[in-house]
Amino acid sequence: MGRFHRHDDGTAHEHADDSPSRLGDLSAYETSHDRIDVLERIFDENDRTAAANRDDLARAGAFAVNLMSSPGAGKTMLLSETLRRLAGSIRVGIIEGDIETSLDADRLAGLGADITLINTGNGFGGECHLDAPMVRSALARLPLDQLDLVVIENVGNLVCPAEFDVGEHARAMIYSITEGEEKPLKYPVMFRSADLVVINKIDLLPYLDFDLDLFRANLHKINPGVATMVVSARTGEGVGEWCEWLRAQVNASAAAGTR
Ligand SMILES: Nc1nc2c(ncn2[C@@H]2O[C@H](COP(=O)(O)OP(=O)(O)OP(=O)(O)O)[C@@H](O)[C@H]2O)c(=O)[nH]1
Ligand SMILES: [Mg+2]
Repeated sequence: MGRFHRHDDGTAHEHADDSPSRLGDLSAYETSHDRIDVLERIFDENDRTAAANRDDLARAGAFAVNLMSSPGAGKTMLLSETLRRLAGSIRVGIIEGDIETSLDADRLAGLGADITLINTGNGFGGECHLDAPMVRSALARLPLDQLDLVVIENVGNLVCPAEFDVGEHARAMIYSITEGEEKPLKYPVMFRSADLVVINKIDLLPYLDFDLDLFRANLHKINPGVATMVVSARTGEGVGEWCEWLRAQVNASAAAGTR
């Protein structure tokens, strides 16, 4: 998984370059060598655990989506609409990641999904992302053998979550049109790593000066050809298309025997 890298060539996910330079310029730190060693060890451990998570999900026959966005882009609201629509046809497990509180997990309760919560609040004000060991402990609390789909709602943050492979099969990013058109250029890592970008809050378009074509052009500079869809979790517009995407991923991976 790419991390602390600043490539502009559109490559995503796998980076063969093991040189310390992929960790960015740490030369201003007196401890730069130690920092590189520690970061390498953290990421190596994370990637080993992510691979184990993916294996376990595959053995259980569950497809996993890592749902990422800035805080408040609409992940939980879209998920609650999604659960309502998938109920009875796809068995869903949710791993809800938040720094503090069970507020989002509570919002998703009672909609037919198995839900488990990860609070990342330990440490410097709380981890800004989920990592593979956290997700591993959450997977153990879900009835994986009974699930078709596991959605991991990552911590709301436009940067950190993209750096950590948690063992997912696909990455979907929710983008709120209140965030402006230029964010793919300023914060490219998550946009580059996404398999799908769901443009949310389209019901607010009449009240904003958001330029959808400009946003898409910026996005495609960073991640050429990435799939997009336009939704409103509030009104339900486009949510059916998102649910069909999820259904297609689940069916395709089942047919391919990759899970
Ligand atoms: N108008 C409008 N508001 C929305 C839409 N989707 C979400 N919201 C609102 O945006 C706010 C944040 O939504 P959440 O679903 O909590 O966003 P989130 O990405 O889960 O937030 P975090 O988990 O805190 O990162 C809430 O007030 C929602 O009601 C939408 O499509 N249109
Ligand atoms: Mg949320």
